[in-house]
Amino acid sequence: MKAVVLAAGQGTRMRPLSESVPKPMLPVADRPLAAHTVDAAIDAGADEIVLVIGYEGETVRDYFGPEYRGVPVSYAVQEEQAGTADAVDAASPVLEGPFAVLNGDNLYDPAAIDRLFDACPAVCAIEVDEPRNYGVLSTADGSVTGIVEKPDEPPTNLANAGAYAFPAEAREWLAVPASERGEHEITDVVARVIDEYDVTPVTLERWLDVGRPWELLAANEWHLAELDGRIDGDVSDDAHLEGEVVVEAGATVEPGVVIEGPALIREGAEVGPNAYVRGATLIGRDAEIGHAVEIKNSVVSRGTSVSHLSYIGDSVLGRDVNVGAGTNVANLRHDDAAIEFTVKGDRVSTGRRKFGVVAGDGVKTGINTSLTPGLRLEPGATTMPGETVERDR
Ligand code: TTP
Repeated sequence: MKAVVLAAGQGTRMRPLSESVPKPMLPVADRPLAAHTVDAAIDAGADEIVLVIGYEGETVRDYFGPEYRGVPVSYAVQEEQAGTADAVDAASPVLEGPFAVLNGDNLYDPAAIDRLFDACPAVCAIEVDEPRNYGVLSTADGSVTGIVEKPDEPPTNLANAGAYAFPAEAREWLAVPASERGEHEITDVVARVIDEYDVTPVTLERWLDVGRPWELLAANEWHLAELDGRIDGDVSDDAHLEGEVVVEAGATVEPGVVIEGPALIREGAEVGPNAYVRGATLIGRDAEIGHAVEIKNSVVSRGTSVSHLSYIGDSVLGRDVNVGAGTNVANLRHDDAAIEFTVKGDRVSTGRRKFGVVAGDGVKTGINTSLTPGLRLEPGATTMPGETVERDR
């Protein structure tokens, strides 16, 4: 079966991280987010991957190339991000036979994708506590009987998890009219398939829709927790590693470093001397974590430097960020309330008691900067020495 992986979205809710790196290419453990989806499709037996690209699509194409893990990869360009059905429609010229559709920004438990392919026509579903926030499936006698977006009175607690195995005929049904929010939505295609076919709900054990920066942190927590420790890099005898820690070839861990896994130190990264890395943490390629830096439950993207005397907790640092000496991140409010973050102009709850900052690519902090919880720093933003930053910039 061909698997269409949707990766053309602008990822506006993921800003500032998606400003230059498209969301599907943001790092989740040792590969981009969308590679986890593509891997799940290949493991389930997909014989071709069709990636729908658009926003910053060349980065996606450069990563996967014409063949990935021995499976051919083709690309369909969606000129304008007009919705998920429109995205699949962009791929329709290369579709024949039954086909699967997966969101390139969702993490699925791979075993369920296997079951999805076997059960075609089928839709992946996940049990959720608040179905009102999702597309909700109704079921009867083991089949899906309906799908409704964000209903006031959800018929079940089964949310649509954005993974579908469609019959060949669905290719003819992709040109659905625009919804109220002006997008051509795949749920309308699913509704048609449900009308015409017996559609099986395939329940996922675990699923994560990675739309906002703290969900990228959660995605890394998920995949870093699955690491098997491995030392391929250069680790000093005077460093102390415990838990599952991966040090890739070409990475260096210097004397006095303590790493409590799960942690992944990628190729070219330098940690130490005397740094303290606590899980779940990803130290990206060519990043530098220096003397007397404590870093915990964070994502540090490639080329970023936290060279001395800093604390970074529950944060995501974009590429080529430079953290000045003595910069400290606060990740907890005195009142213990959930930390909020700015998404498309609104402050929304992350649902996390601990959350630090999200710094876009190229941010530079002056020495002794204090950063308050839930800050959003745009790409290239700077702070002055000694500053306490309480508002996004
Ligand atoms: P969304 O998360 O709804 O859209 P997005 O990724 O652009 O993010 P945001 O809402 O923050 O701007 O999309 C779900 C999946 O579908 C995701 O993998 C991107 C993909 N997609 C397309 O490929 N084309 C589109 O036109 C849209 C809307 C989404």
